[in-house]
Parts: sequence; C-alpha cells; structure tokens
Amino acid sequence: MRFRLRRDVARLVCTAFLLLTSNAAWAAIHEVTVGDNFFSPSELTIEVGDTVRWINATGGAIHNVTSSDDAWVPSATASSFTFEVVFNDPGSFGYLCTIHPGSMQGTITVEGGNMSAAELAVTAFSAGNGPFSAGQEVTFNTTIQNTGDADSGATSLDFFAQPSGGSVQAGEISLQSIPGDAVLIGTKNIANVPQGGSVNDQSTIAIPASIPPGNYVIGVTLNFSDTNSGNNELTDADIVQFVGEFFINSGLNDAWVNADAAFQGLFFTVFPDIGLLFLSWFTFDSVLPAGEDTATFGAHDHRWVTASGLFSP
Ligand SMILES: [Cu+2]
Repeated sequence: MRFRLRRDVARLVCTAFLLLTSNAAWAAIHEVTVGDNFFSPSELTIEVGDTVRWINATGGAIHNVTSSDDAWVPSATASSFTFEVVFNDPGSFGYLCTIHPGSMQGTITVEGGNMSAAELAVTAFSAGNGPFSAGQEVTFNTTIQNTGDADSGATSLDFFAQPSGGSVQAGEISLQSIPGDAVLIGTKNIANVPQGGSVNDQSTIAIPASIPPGNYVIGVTLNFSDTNSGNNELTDADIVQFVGEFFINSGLNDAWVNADAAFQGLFFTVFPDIGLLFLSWFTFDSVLPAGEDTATFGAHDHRWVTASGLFSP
C-alpha cells in the first residue's frame, strides 16, 4: 500500500514536470461528437495551436469531416473514426459531412490568443521653450510606454519642426506621420522598450542652420508598427521660437531693453573695421545695499557691467 502511494506521487510529479516543460502543454484538445446526423458542438471557438478531435462512435451510418475550403485533408468516410486537426492560424473554418451536407455542418473559430506583440505609445514629449538660434542645442524629453505583452526591440524617434499655423497644432497627438510642412531636425535610435515598462529618452539636437527664423511646433514621431499607431506621435505643448544665426555687426549698436525686465538693458558698440565689440549691461542689485552706502550718480543699488573684446567680422 505504501509502495503504491509513492509510485502514484512519483507519476504525478512526472506529469507536472512534463506539463511545465512542454510547449504543447498549453495547447488544448477540444472534442466534437460526430452523431447521426449532427456535430456537437457545431460551433467551437479555440486558440491558435489548439487541436480539435472529432470522434465518430455511432457504428451505424457513415460520416466524414471535410473542410469547406480545403483547410485540411478530409477524414475517412466511415461509421467509426477519431480524427484530429491542429489549428495554427487564426480565422474561421467551416466544415461538413459530405454524406449529410444539409444537416451536418460546423464552424471552428480560431483566435490568436497566444500571439504576443509590443504596443508602444509616446506618452510625454517636451522641448526647451527657446528662443533658440541656429546651431544651438535643444534638449528633447520623450517618454515611451510599452503596454503590450512583448519587448519592442529596436525602434527610433524622429524629431521635427513645423512652422506654427501649419497642419499640426502645439500639444496635438495622433499625427500619424511627420506632416508634409515639417522639417526633420534629428533622429534617435532606441534599443528596446521592455514589456510593461517605459523609456525616458533625452536627446540633444542642434537646430539646423537651414531652418528659417520663426515660430515652430516641435514634435516627435515613433517609427514603430503596432496595433495602435495613432499614439506614436506627440508635439510639445508650446510654440518654440527659432531666431536664426546670431551675427555681430553694427546692427547691434545702441540700446536694447526688454519690457519684461524693467530698468535694465544692454548697450552695444561695434567697430566692424577693427573687429572690436564694447558692451555694457545696466541693472540693479537684487538686494538693496546697506543704508549708509551712497552713490554719486543714480540709485545706490544701480550697477553697470561692461565688457569689450575682439571678434572676426
Ligand atoms: Cu454524415
């Protein structure tokens, strides 16, 4: 008795081991009864990789299992048989008994439940707000999430700039592709976005000198084919200003102020003939100096910073 129990336990462990190590263990076998004159069940939904086993045990009238569209070689036409088909492709497969086509029909629906794929989405994107001059490096932050049931493998990001007022608006999603009125300004390869995880990419892109000064929508598009490709693109919420290349010439001369920074400004004096630049910045201390501090001219917290240097015209 004791020996018998131990042998049964050993057999159980052995069976469990086989189930865990065999891929075929996950594929189910579905049985369909072949009767006089019916299939039961006549409608069956299974997963890719599953087997359907038709069992004819009537012993009387003869029947067969024949695909409506030659998806498999027909079974024997007999009064007793067991017939199996493994379904490795998703789809709907009709069949019948050619002896009794009016009453013996069925359908196997195969669903692709065992297939796995990555599903990527660009969930956040931001660019610096500028203004930027041509050649200046701009940092782009992109978040890519993978909600699918497989790693993505290698993919890439395209960064583009489109003049504002064009086909794409700031903050827009689901662009589908880089719009025709946009300029590709950089790309970045992504090695992998893990299943159930995300990647935060930080790319530094130099603004091409070929982009004319102006206001732009900056966007990113992910080059990845998945079930929902409408979430593979995103633009920054803000309009970014490109100011073109910065030149030192006599056009800089005299006073410059910014309405957002009251009571301070810049003076330039450019001598192109001798390649000399003189500049001054007038501003104020952020904290008032001690009360006894005096000034002979202007306010006592008023400051002038000056600089001069040579440049190549
Ligand atoms: Cu039949």
